Amino acid sequence: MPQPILVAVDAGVQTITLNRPERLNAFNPEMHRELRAALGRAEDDDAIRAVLLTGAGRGFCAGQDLSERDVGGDAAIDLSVTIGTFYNPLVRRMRALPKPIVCAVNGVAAGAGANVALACDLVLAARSASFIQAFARIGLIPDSGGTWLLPRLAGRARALGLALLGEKLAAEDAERWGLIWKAVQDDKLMDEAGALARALAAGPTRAYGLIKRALDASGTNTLDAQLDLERDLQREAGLTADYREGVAAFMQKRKPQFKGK
Ligand code: LHQ
Repeated sequence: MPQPILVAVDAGVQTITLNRPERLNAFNPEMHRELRAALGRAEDDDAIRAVLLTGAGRGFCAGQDLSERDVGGDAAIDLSVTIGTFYNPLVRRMRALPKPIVCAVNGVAAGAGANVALACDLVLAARSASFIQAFARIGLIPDSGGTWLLPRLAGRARALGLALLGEKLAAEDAERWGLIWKAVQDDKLMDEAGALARALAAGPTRAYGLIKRALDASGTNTLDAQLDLERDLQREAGLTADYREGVAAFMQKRKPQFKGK
């Protein structure tokens, strides 16, 4: 059996490649389990300071593997089990990971595949890639955090348009709409995403984790609560060796050597 994901670690970057290209890297339970385990290793291993997520072949990820859902017959299907067992823990783990996740969207990202990509921290997409909220096409609602993320990234009007119509959004439009960081030339995607991931892996890892926490908390916090949180997290950041190194390097007019501590 081919591996559902490929994992390699180099220069502090854990590269995870979704690897079911014949199904456009659609999720099955094995792929979910292995992806979640790889992210767990990224969290535990101090030598990993950034994650780069991409897909093998011409697609990034086509969401749930529907061939496993085509059960036929009239029996109603309870999808809460799949969501609760696989998708929600995955998105929670990605957002809680105290290290940056770069996503290189190499081709179409549809359904849960689109929202898993958008849940990453820095999303680059090849110009030929696209994002499709394919859910309503098969009678579902956006999951994997889509209903939370889309209105926050794109505003209600665009979120509703994407979710109700399920049309393809080109990478450059996704960039224009603020859904992703950047659309790049196809043949530059992996170089650019790799360089970005390596730069992040050489950065102040603890601060990056705290930045993720603060920005996610802002989704529900009042300004007052957020100011308190910033005070507390800045205290944590200020106690790190990387902060001391950052200031020393600035004063000595040299490049900082962050250790992620
Ligand atoms: C696929 C898939 C796929 C299996 C392409 N499954 N084989 C959560 C919880 C529980 C259940 C339900 O869902 C969810 C969340 C979700 O993700 S729901 C949304 C599921 N995803 C979709 O509805 C997208 C389905 N795929 C498509 O609409 C198209 O494949 C897109 C627009 C992504 C790409 O179109 P094309 O570039 O024209 O490629 P294709 O359709 O020819 O696909 C290539 C092959 O990949 C093909 O197989 P074949 O043997 O004919 O070459 C497809 O059957 C297969 N494939 N997506 N999700």
